[in-house]
Amino acid sequence: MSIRAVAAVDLGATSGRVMIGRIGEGRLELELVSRFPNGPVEREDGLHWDFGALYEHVVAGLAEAVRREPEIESIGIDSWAVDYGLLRGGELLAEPFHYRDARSERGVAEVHAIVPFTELYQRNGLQFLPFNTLYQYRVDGRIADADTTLLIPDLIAFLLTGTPVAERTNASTTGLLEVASSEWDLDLAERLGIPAGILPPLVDPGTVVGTLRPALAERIGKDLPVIAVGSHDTASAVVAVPLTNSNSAYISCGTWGLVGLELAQPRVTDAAREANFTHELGVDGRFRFLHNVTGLWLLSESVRAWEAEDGASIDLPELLAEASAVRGEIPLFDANDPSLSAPGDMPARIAALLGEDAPASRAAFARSIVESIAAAFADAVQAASALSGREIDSVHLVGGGSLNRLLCQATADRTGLPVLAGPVEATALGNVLVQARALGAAPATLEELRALVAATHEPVRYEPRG
Ligand code: LFR
Repeated sequence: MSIRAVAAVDLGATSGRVMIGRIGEGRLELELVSRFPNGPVEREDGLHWDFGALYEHVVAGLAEAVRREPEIESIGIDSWAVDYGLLRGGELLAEPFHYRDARSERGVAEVHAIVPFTELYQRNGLQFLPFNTLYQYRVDGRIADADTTLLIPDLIAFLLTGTPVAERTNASTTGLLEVASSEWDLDLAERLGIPAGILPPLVDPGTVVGTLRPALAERIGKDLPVIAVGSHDTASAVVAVPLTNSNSAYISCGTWGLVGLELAQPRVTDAAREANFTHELGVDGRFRFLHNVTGLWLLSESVRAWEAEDGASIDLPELLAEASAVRGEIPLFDANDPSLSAPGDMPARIAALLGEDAPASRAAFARSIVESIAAAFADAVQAASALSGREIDSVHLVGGGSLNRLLCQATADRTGLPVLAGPVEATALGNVLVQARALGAAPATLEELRALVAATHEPVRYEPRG
């Protein structure tokens, strides 16, 4: 067996990256090719993504990847969920909105007036998040002009290949996919005034979407196929969680902390709805039974505010080391409080929640943030266990948060369970694995793929302290 190579594009809400993945002879490795910043940009009509810049970074990163590794055989793209571009005649009608834009509030009220949330949950199995795509569509004035809608990774795949598809894992985050059939719920779309004709054909992870358009093949330096992966970043991350049994919970922690279990069958119950547990579709038809907890967003937004105040950058590892040394009672706040969702002065908003308990020093403030996130993780792990009837014996924490030792230890302490931290690049690894499997360069089952991750990326273990 030889080493095979693919390119993974992984776009997160605070940064994007292009990586080379190499797999074979028992190895699974990533090489970072480029990393670029991402985030909300304020325009006249609200919060958007600078999609033009992102796309340029993707193409430039792919060209550099092929220059470094001419043996690359395919491209896979994943990103955050729910956001989309509207097209007409193959042209993007407008810059995609950011899911944190306030317009979706109106969408929520309108959608729930037509289809109550209890019925929605029964149909799509999705936890309530105010930005789920169906709420955004409802208030998007351009939808009537569009002939196609594409979620972010599908939009990039379309620009690269010319083929419009909807990859299923990410499509499940729109709210328009039936949880029972994993097909578009055309009846629901019609009731909400979303033209069914704009929804592209669904494809599963592992499907070849198309090959690069000639001009792009020239720019990137090779004629490559784009393979659909778990294009929802969380779907890709969960592929690469080195789960060894069904009694492990996972937390995929970046901007968000996605806390839950993998299920073979949905559990659309009243209790799951009330606990706001979702059924996002995973690779190979699995379900991610999880709850969104606001994650490192709270810390990155606070650091951004402090840096603006100081006019100088902050050394995050140093701040976290100081935060670890803070002793005494740590005040907690609800990490999921809706007031913390929009970008802006995060320390002031958190201080408003903490009231007179708000710590004075930045180190103590950072400690409160980390402990509050860990407390919310522990609540969600407990809810996942109660709702599924599974006794959970360990927690895998993957993504950027796995490097945050304070967070990992606090999560172990607050769940009372061992935390197995890493891999940090689970999302990119999941992206690589699904491409490699489609190319015949990786084993067939998720369990075998995870065993390969476990063998090549040993997790760091945090024991709970009494
Ligand atoms: C994580 C994530 C979450 C989704 C949120 C918004 O990056 O994809 O799974 O709920 O971003 O899209």
